[in-house]
Amino acid sequence: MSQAQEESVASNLVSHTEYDAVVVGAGFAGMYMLHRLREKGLSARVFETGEGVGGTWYWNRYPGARVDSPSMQYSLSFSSEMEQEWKWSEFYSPQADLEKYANHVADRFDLRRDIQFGTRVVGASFDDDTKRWLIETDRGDSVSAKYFITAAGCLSATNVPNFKGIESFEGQWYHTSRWPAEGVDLTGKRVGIIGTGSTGIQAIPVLAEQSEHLHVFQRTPNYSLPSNNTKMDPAFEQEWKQTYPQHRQAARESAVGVEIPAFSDRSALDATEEERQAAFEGAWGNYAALLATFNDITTNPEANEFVAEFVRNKIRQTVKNPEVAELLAPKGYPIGTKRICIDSGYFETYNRDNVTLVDVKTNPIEEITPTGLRTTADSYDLDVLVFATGFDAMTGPLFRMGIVGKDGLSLQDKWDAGPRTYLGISTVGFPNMFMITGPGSPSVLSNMTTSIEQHVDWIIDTITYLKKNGLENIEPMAEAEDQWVEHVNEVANLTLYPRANSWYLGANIPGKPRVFMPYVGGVGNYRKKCDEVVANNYEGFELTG
Ligand code: N01
Repeated sequence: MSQAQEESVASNLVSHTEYDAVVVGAGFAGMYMLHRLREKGLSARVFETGEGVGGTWYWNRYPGARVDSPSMQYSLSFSSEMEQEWKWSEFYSPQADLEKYANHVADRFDLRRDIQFGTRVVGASFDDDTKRWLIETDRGDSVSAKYFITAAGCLSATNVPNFKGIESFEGQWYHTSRWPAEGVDLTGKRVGIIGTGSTGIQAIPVLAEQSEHLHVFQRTPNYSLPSNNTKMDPAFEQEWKQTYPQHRQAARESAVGVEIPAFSDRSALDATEEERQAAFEGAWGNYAALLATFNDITTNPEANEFVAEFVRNKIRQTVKNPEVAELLAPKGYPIGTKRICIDSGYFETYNRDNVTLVDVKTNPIEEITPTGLRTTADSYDLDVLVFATGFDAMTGPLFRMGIVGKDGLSLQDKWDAGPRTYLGISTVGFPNMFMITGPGSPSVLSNMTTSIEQHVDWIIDTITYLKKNGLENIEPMAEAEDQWVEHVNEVANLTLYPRANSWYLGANIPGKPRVFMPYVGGVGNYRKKCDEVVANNYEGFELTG
């Protein structure tokens, strides 16, 4: 933090105790929410655990961290001036650029004076008498707010598996999303990494370059495509900036919040082998295009298997050792049902002499030892252990806030069998609480910045409506929530998604209910539904006061 930022934080320790709104999190969602609340003349306080803005891009500083949506689209659209002025240096931005951009947003809109950094919300309860939310932090703040708005991200609650012996490890260990800002010097170090999801796949090539030897402990291989990342092409940037409104509109109406190629109207089963190979080769490097090559890749296991095998063959062509290649080739779940990764030289990394792949599916990790790690087959001496083991996604960040609604009902108890929301933005029993990109909304299946802006705008329009009409409270009705939950499940079951043990289903966290959490019905359709609800006088909500 700069001196100016530190002074701003110091002068902003809570001096008020009553706000119109309290927002949790100062990533893109929390910052844009604050900006819009202020525009409407509402008082707001943002609490942020980190010492700076950026959310995901503040925390995830691991080597190789990079966004997998194109930079021109993974950005905020609400200010056309900012859109025109800001310059992205690469097609897919690295973490440092995104954190810089987040700081620019905070400075440009003078947001820091209403953000309290280094402060975790540890309790938020609805007071049945005053109809206000009481929010408590780990720094002893106790404030009240009419509206309680969560902007804590879907992937912010880290998951470090409960490995036996972890406390005995005499080296250093890090979770990728808590990587030290000053970096870690891995020169001459024997490094082990557990996890080969999007994070592991990005980190592994860089860790291999930096360390003496890298052991990769892989349980489930992932489908990954080369990102073909490049420096930003000035002509491409120019074209986008000249036509930004049209591009943004297309993203808002799209399936996933970024412009993607239209789905083919043909089944993969109707094509010849040559036609399929040509289509897959043409889409190689663009996972959305790959899934759109035929109209049944995401819904028909047979069609999906054609693409899956195409990707496996790419891995077999890249990795020189056939046994290692076979271990890296994903099998047993359809492509696209776990987040497809994009990488920079991931599979090529296994051709290096200083990289060893260890199959911990066949020989699971038994324990972490003082000197490394032991599987059922072997022991490994390590100086540094990296956990790329993901997150308690979507519900984890909300549960960790200790949210309690009407009649003392905690969110955790209410969602004991899985999240239940109306539109992924609200839940019965928790009046005037809004969840930005909550479970039951497109969120993690979409370009986050597109979905964040849609939710924030909807929340602001709703608060404005309530005020204009002299209304105090908004809460969904049980029937509307039941129907929405049913619909979210119904559309997920039309796809192949439920066939993988993914974090979308909570399958990565022992004991978490197996429920498909995000809404797969598409960003454009979802937006229409939210707008219809408003047009029909907040259909499905009870407005009182
Ligand atoms: O986490 P993950 P992530 N023993 O849960 C393994 C976004 N993201 O941080 O699959 C051994 O996907 C686990 O194995 P398995 C993106 O949405 C985006 O990588 O459970 N292994 C898996 O390999 C992404 O999907 C970007 O068998 C264990 C890994 O740890 C999401 O974040 C970049 C284990 C966890 O993979 C999460 O990705 C990075 C155990 N006990 C992330 N427990 C971009 O924008 C877990 N694992 C590019």
